[in-house]
Amino acid sequence: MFILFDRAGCLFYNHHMQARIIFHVDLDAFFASVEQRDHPEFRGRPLIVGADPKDGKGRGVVSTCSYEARAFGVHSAMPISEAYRRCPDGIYVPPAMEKYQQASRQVFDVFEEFTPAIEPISIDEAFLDMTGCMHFWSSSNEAAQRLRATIAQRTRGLTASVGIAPNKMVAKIASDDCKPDGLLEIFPERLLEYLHPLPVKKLWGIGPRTEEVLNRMGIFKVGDIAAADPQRLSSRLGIHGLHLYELAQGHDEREVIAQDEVKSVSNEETFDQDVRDRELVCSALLRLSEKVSQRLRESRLKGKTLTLKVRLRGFKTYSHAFGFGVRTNHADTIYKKAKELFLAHYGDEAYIRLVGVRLSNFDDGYLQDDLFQGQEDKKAEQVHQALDLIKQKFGDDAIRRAGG
Ligand code: TTP
Ligand code: MG
Repeated sequence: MFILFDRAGCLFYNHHMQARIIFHVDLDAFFASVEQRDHPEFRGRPLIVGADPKDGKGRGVVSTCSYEARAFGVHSAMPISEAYRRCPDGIYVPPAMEKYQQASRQVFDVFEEFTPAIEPISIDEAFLDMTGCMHFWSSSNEAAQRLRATIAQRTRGLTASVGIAPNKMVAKIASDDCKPDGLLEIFPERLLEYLHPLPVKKLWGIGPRTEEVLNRMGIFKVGDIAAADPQRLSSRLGIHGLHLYELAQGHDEREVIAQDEVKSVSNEETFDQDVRDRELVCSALLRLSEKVSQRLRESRLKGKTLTLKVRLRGFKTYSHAFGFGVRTNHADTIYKKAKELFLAHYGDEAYIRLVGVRLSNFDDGYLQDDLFQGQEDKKAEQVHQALDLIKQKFGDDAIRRAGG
């Protein structure tokens, strides 16, 4: 009892002196919501985005589904055949990644209007540290409502759920808790009241195995961990046990790590249907190499490391990296190597679902490299820049490189 009082006192102190204001923002049923936005006839219906169910014989998995479909027990990563069994009258659509990426970019642009401290977690999810930006707002609640409204406006109707808390873990738990289209703020002085009745698996780092160990110790709720003897926890779970003990006290000091520096430039393409035709894959690699090259040149960047990403049927995903001797942003160089990597690793038998091309390892910028650049390189670059200009003026289709 005394410990609890002591902890509460400490949190109260934090609230006035240094409590952080962390937002966890996550779009609701992201891919499915984009489809419902673009197809009014899908709204209010169970909609499943993922592999073709082929009347229940389809292979592959569910990417995500609308909340209407979740009522049938369908969820992300479920085999599509199982989804079809549970929800045969649902609407099934293949993913259209470009559309989702565009919506994602719009959302992340909105984040930047609210704070520079943004930690992207996935295509539809980020932590925002709002602590230093609160003088713009009368309350964190007001800021979050405006954030949600701006996202809806810019994306033409997508909804985001926002959890607000003094730390990342609780902000994430709160946003999950208020989905869909929700906002939940956990004030520092109510943090333990909120956290302690939750099942242990809500804490970060508790998977099914740890949950089982805890349950066998008679520990089921977060409050049980907080009240447990830390030595007993560490004897069963080692250092991990002590870490959980801290989290259960509401202590999570992890910072929001802003990604303000471009670390890599990448593009990927998902095929409408899994493909075995290696020429088709190579022509996608050519398009991707050109896109990456163009974006690198726009940002005046060159990379030393090429990574080819390949996702096979069934979602197994592989990365193959190659280090160039010197930094580059030339489409031809990137394409040649990406193609070589692909052909070296995948035969005709592989069903390819997605390929991606990424350039990273920019080191210390672009300009310095120019000093060492040969005349030939310069010429090639001028040609590339001219091509970019034409594309900007007349669209991507104005120039198509011949495959090869
Ligand atoms: P999530 O945010 O996990 O899910 P969601 O936005 O669809 O639903 P929720 O309201 O619960 O947040 O993932 C974001 C997108 O990532 C999701 O719309 C589709 C994609 N995704 C997959 O393709 N496969 C997966 O297994 C998961 C979990 C997500
Ligand atoms: Mg989401």
